[in-house]
Amino acid sequence: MRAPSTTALLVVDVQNDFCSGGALSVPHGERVVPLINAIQAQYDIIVVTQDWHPADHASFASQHPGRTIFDTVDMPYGPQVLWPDHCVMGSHGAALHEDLDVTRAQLVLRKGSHRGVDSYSALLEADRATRTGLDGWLTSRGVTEVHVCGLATDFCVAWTALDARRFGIAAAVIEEACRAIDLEGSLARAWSEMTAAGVRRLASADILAA
Ligand code: VGL
Ligand code: ZN
Repeated sequence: MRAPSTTALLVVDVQNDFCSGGALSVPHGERVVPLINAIQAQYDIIVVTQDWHPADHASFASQHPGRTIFDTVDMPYGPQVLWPDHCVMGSHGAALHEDLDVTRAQLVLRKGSHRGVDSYSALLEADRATRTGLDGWLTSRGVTEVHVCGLATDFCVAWTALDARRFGIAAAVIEEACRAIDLEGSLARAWSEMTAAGVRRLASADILAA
């Protein structure tokens, strides 16, 4: 199925730190790469995102003395999970996986660069108010639907798909082209929220079928 030119593929955070051996490795994260490379051929509009944090980012447990990784703390904008230091701007961990094909990506969007605010979503930061600008980029190109893939299903993929719905953009997640962190039921919760918001599940076979 060749996607219409009003549908964009969003490739979320396929970075070394989310792959095996990385600082915040998603189990088998790198296995999404060949499938994402294959499905890109079906899309005219491709956006690649990178989690891109300063070294003292507020989502890092290292910035919260007495707290440990995967604790939740209260930030001015709400609860925040504390992560190992990851995707520090300019580091090898923040680089895209070397086998990810980005030849046809028109936009590489970096997010999470404000020290005090996280941004799982490629559209809205965790304060739920600051826009990355991707909504405008998509709508000014006539995009009315996004297909989301990458890492991690239950965080950056889910938040991106949910925010697309908030901006009135149709959204689907290509399930086999994602992998999850699955922290205390976060994957099941993400899917129930996505289903309730009208985010569809797509099988890669449907996309790859001629
Ligand atoms: C992500 C946790 C922290 C993700 C990014 O890409 O899903 N998860 N930062
Ligand atoms: Zn992050």
